Amino acid sequence: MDHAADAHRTDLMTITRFVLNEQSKYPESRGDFSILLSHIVLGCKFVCSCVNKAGLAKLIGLAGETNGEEQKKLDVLSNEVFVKALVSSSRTCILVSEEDEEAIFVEASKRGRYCVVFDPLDGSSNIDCGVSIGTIFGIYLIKDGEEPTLDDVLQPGKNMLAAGYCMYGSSCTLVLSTGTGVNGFTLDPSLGEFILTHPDIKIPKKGKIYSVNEGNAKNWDGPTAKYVEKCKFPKDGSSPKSLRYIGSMVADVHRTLLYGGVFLYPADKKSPNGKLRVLYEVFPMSFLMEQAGGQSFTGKERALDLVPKKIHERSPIFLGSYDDVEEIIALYAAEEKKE
Ligand code: AFP
Repeated sequence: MDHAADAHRTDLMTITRFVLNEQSKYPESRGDFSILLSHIVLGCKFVCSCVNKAGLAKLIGLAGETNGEEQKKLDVLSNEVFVKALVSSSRTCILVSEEDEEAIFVEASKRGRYCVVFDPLDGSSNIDCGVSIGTIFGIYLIKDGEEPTLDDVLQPGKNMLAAGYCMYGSSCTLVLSTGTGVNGFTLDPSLGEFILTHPDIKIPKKGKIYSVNEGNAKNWDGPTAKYVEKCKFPKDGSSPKSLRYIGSMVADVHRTLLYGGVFLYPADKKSPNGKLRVLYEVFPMSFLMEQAGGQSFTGKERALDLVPKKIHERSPIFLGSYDDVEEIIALYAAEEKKE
């Protein structure tokens, strides 16, 4: 091992340093957010390690043999990992997870002021073929001294304090915004640390990719159908856009954030509210998009203005490069005029 080269790496910006630096800008800060985030980061490392072992475990029965239990489904396991990590931070009061029908109200002795909404393992139908999957989270803060109620999480996305995702792919990447831009960190397995690899991510103003499940096309509404037609057969002399669709939101949004373009999961006749969940899919990804200079739209309004009525509510979503989403907004506005 080259120890000299390793020594040089000690000035790296780890996620811990990054968050502490941010915290030091607010002398009144009690450090609660940094503590909460360190628990989320540990959850991500834990799930990353489970995901990496999953294929092998399935083939040789790793988990079953070592602990004598039947191997847990990875999404169930990931949920347990995050619930435990969040409760043990003593900084949370309400947890909303994709995996749990009801919100979890943290017991008074372990309660803090943050509400965390999350999908512990999004895209889990992709696990068995080794495609990238991820954890998505959003964070709200309740007022000092107030008793937490469900209304604290039924708030518009623009009230989120922070949002992010961790992608378990060819590398493990954590993308985070605390409301002052977007930063990406990659897990260095040799150090067990997330290192700042994508500082201040900005999405290109216009992109060359559209990302949608075209298998639903026969049930789309007019504006969605027109937009996708425009992507494939542009009439302004520009080149057609490329289609990329993984079917795993974290991976599709990550590519959109870095390369630009648009990701859509629209409403259709069969699913008038689309498929994706407002609190822990639509809001966190919309928060990140806006922070990176992009836009996010539901077909009716700015996504972050939506006020959810139920914790597992769904919404159509169009998000990505500013100019591309602007075209979609214009198509919906034209449709509304016609009606
Ligand atoms: P799974 O968790 O069931 O794999 O669903 C993934 C997801 O919620 C989201 O990550 C994808 O963007 C979207 O569904 C894909 O949906 P379609 O399979 O209908 O295209």
